[in-house]
Amino acid sequence: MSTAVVDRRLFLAALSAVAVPALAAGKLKPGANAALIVVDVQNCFVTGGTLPVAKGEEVVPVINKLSAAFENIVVTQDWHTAGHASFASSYPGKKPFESTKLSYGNQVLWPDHCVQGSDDAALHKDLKLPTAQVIIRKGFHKNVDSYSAFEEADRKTSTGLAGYLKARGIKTVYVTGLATDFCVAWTAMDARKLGFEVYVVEDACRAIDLNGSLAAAWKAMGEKGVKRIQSGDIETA
Ligand code: VGL
Ligand code: ZN
Repeated sequence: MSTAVVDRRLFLAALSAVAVPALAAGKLKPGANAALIVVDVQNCFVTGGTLPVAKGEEVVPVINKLSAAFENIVVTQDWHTAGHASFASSYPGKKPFESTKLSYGNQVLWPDHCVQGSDDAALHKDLKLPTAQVIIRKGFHKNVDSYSAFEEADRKTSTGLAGYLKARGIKTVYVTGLATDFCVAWTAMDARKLGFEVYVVEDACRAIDLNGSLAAAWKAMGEKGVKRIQSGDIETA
């Protein structure tokens, strides 16, 4: 065997000695073609808001920390008109958390929440994402809800987010925020449908869990190839 071959083997062995522990740790390192999507971390969805998600505020420090690992950050805001079609108060005799049929299908009816320009619709004050590049507002058509950051509930109207991400060469998205079983899940599943690699960071999300919706959402996301991870799986250094 020539010394060149032996040298090459020693070189490869030395490389793997370095590479293997890093791989074993299994940390994900989001690159220039990855984006963090921060869904609806607004006053309405935390304690004291109009549609509070239990412990919703606990996602804030987790997301702030994660943000250091991302070159690209997208923030969303639920941004409804007054008298929105997703509000129970728009239908005489209906109560929040009941459902109704709208032109595009079943609609859960919510308390009035995230009305455009209100303090309730503002981003949580402790969310610190100075490097975020775009804010997508959704649910601003009075007769159509939009859980997904990509496509409204009529399944026809685009928010433009897919075009924005694709134009910028983004291939992978990491979804965080509120609520796991509604806006996070719909955003993650639409991202899969649009061809992105998708991670949902479970401990950077909190759920509403209405009639088993959380388990159903994880099942549906899994079937669509969404990967469920924890914030500790991402290298934040
Ligand atoms: C959401 C219900 C109604 C969410 C928004 O952000 O998950 N849920 N509007
Ligand atoms: Zn809403």
